[in-house]
Amino acid sequence: MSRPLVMGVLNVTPDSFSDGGRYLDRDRALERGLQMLAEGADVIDVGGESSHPGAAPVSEAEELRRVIPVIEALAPIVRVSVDTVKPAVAEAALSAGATLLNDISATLWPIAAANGVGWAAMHMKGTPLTMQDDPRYDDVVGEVHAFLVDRANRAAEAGVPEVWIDPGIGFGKTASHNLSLLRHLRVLVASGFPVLVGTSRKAFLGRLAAAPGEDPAPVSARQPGSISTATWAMLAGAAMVRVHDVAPTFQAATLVGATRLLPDLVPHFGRGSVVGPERPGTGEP
Ligand code: HH2
Repeated sequence: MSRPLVMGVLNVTPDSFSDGGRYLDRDRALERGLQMLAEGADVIDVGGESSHPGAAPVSEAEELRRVIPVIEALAPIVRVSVDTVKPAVAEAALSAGATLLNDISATLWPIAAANGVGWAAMHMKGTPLTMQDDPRYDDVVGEVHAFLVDRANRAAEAGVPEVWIDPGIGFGKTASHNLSLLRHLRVLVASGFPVLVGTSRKAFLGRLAAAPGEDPAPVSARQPGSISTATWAMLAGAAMVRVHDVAPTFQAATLVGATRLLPDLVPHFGRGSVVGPERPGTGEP
């Protein structure tokens, strides 16, 4: 059954905005990676430097120390991507077994081309230090689309065998920029490059979906918004979503895949069913 892919986030950092410090230890990171695999992750995205607004930069040596042992342990078992902007870390991660560069700087495609691996180009306005200081666009969807298609074409021409594009939700964008990009995600999908989207636990969810008296919603309360926006993205054609909460997102991805199998012109019930009748006698609706 064709379904969108699920990329599980594994931040081997002390300061990531939602899970900082939880998986800094190699064994705990490995355990978390295996847990996400068991929950249905298709790719584990290993990162050693946080990119949340204002995050402190990490030295190359420290980033290598964080991510390489984890990639070495996970890569024989599951597909691993590395979330880095440093060429030396990208090269070392590929040598350790990663097969996808998750590149929020959208600059590392020559390394992907030279190594014959996948590359995901993300759009970001500015740098993590300054990107949320009053970001402005005339046409956010048009600008993000033009940037990503230009980078993706360059990568494809350079010989990168697998090129992903990602609108970079929360990277130099206000809540309404993020919503516009989600609403018009089909514009990116129509480019023909597979689209990756990461909304998981991000600040705009905390602002837009806060419970009464709770503005913003704490990171721990953002799972419903994360799953609903991931589902929205998958229904709009995203081929992969990057998430912290793998199990519920895997279920959503499976259901999105199942709805794609239904022939368009057949009524909701009756002859068009592709999943067969519900099991009788379970007492479940
Ligand atoms: N978002 C984050 C990091 N890397 N990569 C892609 N391709 N798309 C994203 O939307 C994206 C990304 C930020 O989330 P997280 O890794 O949880 O936080 P932090 O940067 O604080 O480690």
